[in-house]
Amino acid sequence: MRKIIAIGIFLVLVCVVFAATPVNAAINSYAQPDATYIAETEKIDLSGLIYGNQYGSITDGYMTVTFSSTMTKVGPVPTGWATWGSPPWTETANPHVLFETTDTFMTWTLSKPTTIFGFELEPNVFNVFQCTVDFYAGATLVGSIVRNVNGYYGARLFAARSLGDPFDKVEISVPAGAGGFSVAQIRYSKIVIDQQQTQDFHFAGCYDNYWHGQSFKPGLSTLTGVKLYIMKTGAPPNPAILSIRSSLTGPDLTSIALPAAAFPISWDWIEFDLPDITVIPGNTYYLVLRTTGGTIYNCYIWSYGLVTPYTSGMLWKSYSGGIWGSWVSCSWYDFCFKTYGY
Ligand SMILES: [Ca+2]
Ligand SMILES: [Ca+2]
Repeated sequence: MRKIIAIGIFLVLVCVVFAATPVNAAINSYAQPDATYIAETEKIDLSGLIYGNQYGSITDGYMTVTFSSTMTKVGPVPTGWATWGSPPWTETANPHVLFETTDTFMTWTLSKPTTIFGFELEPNVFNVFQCTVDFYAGATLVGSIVRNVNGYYGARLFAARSLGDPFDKVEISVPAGAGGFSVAQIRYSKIVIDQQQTQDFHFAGCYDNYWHGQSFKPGLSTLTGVKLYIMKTGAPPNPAILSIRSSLTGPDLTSIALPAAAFPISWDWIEFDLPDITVIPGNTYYLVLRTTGGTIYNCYIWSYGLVTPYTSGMLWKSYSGGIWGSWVSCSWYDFCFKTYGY
């Protein structure tokens, strides 16, 4: 009899876990602090804060998070805060934490916009409570994460990646019965949009020896990835390769190949998460898009804007596979692109 009750409770909790999905499609949420999330983010270390002191903000020198009311530093768990979650739901079972026991609502203001923000949270009272974190860009609600979290060894991650504008504020809501809450492992991404051109006028097909380029001047010294406004038509036989070059006919400084399956059949911003490189802000670099094989009916098509909407570079094309002397500049046009870095 007892066992059946225990199984019943377990099933309820399993359902709760799968219900932990973003309410809004403008974010991706992370269910657990997995290797990808850890690699993409920087942690604001709480271990150096003084036990028992109250803090109105925390910082790692790059990002400052300012709280609408103070939080008290304790830990590592169970010192000063009795329980936490444990891996893989949390990074560790014994984090340093910040807590408060009176507020049901708190606003955190971020000193820099960030494309990823997250932290672990546990209610004070030993019971399950529905907790909500809203992620904002200015006054715009980008997305929300709602999770049922158990105050008894049940800390969970509230982490989101923006698919739109970067976050500069989060709002935390817990029920009054939760008796407040504690947070740990506060993380953000340094990566922001650097250069971009989003005006969409017409498009050019990339196939066979038809290569395309776009010059740009980075403003940041680390380039981490690129998005292109691109789609496929027909069935391109081979992957699309995007690279960064400092000269159109020079070597790839970094590159990534995406298979045709990674491209939609209608226009969208597609991410090319390149291996990160160091670049010199203000110098000219080139996005180079190429493939092999295909035809005008089976190719990747990249959108571009008219009347030089991007002023620090221009569109280039080669109909001879990018060989020396084959690149032609089109100063009237600029491909649609966004570069990311920090
Ligand atoms: Ca990258
Ligand atoms: Ca231009």
